[in-house]
Amino acid sequence: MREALRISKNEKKDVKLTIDGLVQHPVSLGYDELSQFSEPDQVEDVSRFAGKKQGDAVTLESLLRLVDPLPEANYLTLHAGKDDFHVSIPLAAVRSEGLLVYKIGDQPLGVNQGGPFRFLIKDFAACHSAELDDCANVKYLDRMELSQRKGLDTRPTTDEEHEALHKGE
Ligand SMILES: Nc1nc2c(c(=O)[nH]1)N[C@H]1C(S)=C(S)[C@@H](COP(=O)(O)O)O[C@H]1N2
Ligand SMILES: [Mo]
Repeated sequence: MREALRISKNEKKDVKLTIDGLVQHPVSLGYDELSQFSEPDQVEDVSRFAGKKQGDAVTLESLLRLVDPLPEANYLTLHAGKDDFHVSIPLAAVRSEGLLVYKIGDQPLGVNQGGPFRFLIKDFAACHSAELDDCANVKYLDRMELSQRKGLDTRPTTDEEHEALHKGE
């Protein structure tokens, strides 16, 4: 039992997030790499910005510094393969607002919190009121893609669709 627990925790630490598309240096990062980001790039306790959302993060700025987007990269698309949910937002708008939540204490972010990786906008608007809305806080994130034009966006567009999505959670 104890052995099984240890293995499942380690497996979670091995999961990687890919950042690619219009960038100089595509990367694949996991818990260990993100934990090693320097102090100013780490953001402790995201509940300060977003009431119910929990965990610690690194800034989107620090991730962008690492991959170095090409000048024509205008959009950031957030992909969650797990439930086929995708959001595409203008890079300029989200640049200074975006966080990547990846841990709670010294453990990877649990799936019940949207982990192992969750995108979070510091100052997000109510659902469907703006590009940077709560719906864009993508859970189970596995890939961030930079592109020239707007990419895949499966956010609900009507109140009915939105309600149906939340019912399925
Ligand atoms: N992968 C994934 N991320 C998602 C969703 C989803 O269905 N799948 N729903 C979005 C919507 S519509 C909202 S309002 C928020 C809700 O975040 P919460 O569960 O932390 O309240 O997550 C967003 N992120
Ligand atoms: Mo939403």
